[in-house]
Amino acid sequence: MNKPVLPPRTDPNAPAMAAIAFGANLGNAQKTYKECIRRINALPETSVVRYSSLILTDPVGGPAGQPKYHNGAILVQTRLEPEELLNQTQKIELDLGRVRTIKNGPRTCDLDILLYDDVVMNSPRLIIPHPRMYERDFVLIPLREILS
Ligand code: PH2
Ligand code: MG
Ligand code: MG
Repeated sequence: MNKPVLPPRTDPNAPAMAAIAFGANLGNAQKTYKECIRRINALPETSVVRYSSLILTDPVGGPAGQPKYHNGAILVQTRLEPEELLNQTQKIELDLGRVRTIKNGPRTCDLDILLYDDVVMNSPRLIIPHPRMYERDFVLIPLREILS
């Protein structure tokens, strides 16, 4: 299947487009998703353009026996630079109760930047496109919904 991409930017002064994945398998994921959308939309120079429905998915990796995930994807327009958008999404994760313990362990809120315009970057904190997105149906299905 084709790799999903963001629509090309026609106006050079327009804000960037970014796609953000949501995942949660602890707490009330529907409520957390709505709250993430509200908080992302409230970020400076950022607005939510579309968001997908949530899908229920089997956990990939991580400890055995963890709950199923709710996964979604959020399309935003923003003038924040990628690393600043990362700072802001990480703050939302923490404010919504994210505790980092084991790798791929259960979490109340995971927000991953998938795509940012046609940017390709590899900094110590952030790799865009998200390096594992193309192998993960729990990312691709919601992403296709917001890009269709
Ligand atoms: N996130 C992971 C690891 N495994 N599995 C599902 N189903 N959904 C996720 O969001 C997820 C995962 C690391 O971020
Ligand atoms: Mg993740
Ligand atoms: Mg993450």
